[in-house]
Amino acid sequence: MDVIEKVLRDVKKRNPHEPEFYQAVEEVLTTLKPVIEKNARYRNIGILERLVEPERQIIFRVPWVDDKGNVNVNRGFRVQFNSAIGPYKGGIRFHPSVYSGIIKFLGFEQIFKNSLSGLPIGGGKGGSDFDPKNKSDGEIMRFCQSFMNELYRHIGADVDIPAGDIGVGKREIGYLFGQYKKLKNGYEAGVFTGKGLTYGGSLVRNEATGYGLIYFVKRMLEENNHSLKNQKIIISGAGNVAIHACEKSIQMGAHVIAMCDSKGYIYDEDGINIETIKRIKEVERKRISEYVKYHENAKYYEGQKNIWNVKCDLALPCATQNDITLDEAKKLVENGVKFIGEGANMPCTNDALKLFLENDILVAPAKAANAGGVSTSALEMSQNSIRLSWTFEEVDTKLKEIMENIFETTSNSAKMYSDKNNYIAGANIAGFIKVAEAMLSQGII
Ligand code: NDP
Ligand code: 2IT
Repeated sequence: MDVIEKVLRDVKKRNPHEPEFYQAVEEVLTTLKPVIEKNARYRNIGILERLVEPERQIIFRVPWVDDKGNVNVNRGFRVQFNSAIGPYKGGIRFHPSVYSGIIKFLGFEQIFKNSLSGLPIGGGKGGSDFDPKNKSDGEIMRFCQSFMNELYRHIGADVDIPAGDIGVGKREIGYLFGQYKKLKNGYEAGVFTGKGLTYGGSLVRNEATGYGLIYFVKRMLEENNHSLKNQKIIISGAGNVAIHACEKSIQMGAHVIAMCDSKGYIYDEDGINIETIKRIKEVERKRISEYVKYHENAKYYEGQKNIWNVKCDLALPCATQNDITLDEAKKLVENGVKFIGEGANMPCTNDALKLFLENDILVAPAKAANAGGVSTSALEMSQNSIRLSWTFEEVDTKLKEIMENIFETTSNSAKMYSDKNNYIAGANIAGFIKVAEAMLSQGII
């Protein structure tokens, strides 16, 4: 049995009932074969065995009182996965589906994504099974404060720097940061990213993941003699990543015709009006079904997954993991999809990805394509360190350069180790090599 098979077998055995974590590890390790076979150095010092085991995992109680005076108890998580190239860095997710397997898959993927960004950040992730939907502002605040009452002792500007993810946006980050500051009695702006602009946040961080995705996809299309202009796009999700991916796609002359939330999707042949989506989702916090009230040609359909029945050239899954399984992938292929851009983390199952590659569909893989968010977080940390703020144009230009560099790195390593269009292998291998070299230099720790 080779080392990859052995590590995969052990991961399954040691992390039972965590299928998402196993899926993420399997996806990475199977693409690393050519590198591991060539490099006895990596095999001899147990790089893979160490890489799949988090450096530290914290699980804690989060008690909070709701508006009716009832006591609620949720579970909080922070997985500090790998600090070979920098302090742990990664978002916090509040969603009822959160458990250790979700946080570990996200933390594991973050290692390679952060490495690809070219910036000095390690991999981590956190979250809670708290459901922010239908909670009052006061309830959200009390929950965030209680969450931070434990988390604060494990994070720090040079230790572990959280940010947002599903269910954690500007509002939640404000409450989390406020409580951290109170507990530490000091203004450590660099301990959190995605902060508001009035207290140390960076311009463009809000837009960065969606914009970065489109900068990456644009480069991928250009490399293959295509452009974004007039491409028919469908986007799953209507949150931070989806909204800004939609906005940038429209700016680039593409035609976004469908978007969804967790309940259903809207189809608008005239092209999605992003201002309406922003108002419904960011200001009113309502369902996407409201959209048809404002656009008479638009239609609403129940069932989020049905969005993948819509015919398109480019599919951008920007909602959550395992959004596109083999069934949805088959529908997309039958309908002639040409490109996939993963805005969410692990939005496609491994057999869905395999089907896309077999059908010569170009896939921009999440670890590379959605790295614009965490990269701009690292730019926020830089600004906090030098106590200066850069303009929108300055940060946007840096983001564009970072995404183009990530594309070059990914594409070069695909050519070197795999097939030139296998950007999935390219991203995994390039992300891995930097971390492996750093681990090699730092001894067995
Ligand atoms: P948001 O909470 O802002 O939005 C999530 C969107 O996805 C919502 O519209 C939500 O619907 C929809 N959705 C549909 N199905 C599900 C489901 N089963 N679980 C959760 N959401 C669902 O999150 P983000 O836009 O920040 O994140 C989206 C994805 O992008 C995630 O995979 C995240 O890990 C990834 N990502 C985020 C980054 C960031 O900077 N925010 C950076 C890199 C990756 P509804 O409105 O009905 O809840
Ligand atoms: O998945 C991700 O990269 C994020 N949620 C953003 C992490 C960050 O630290 O900005």
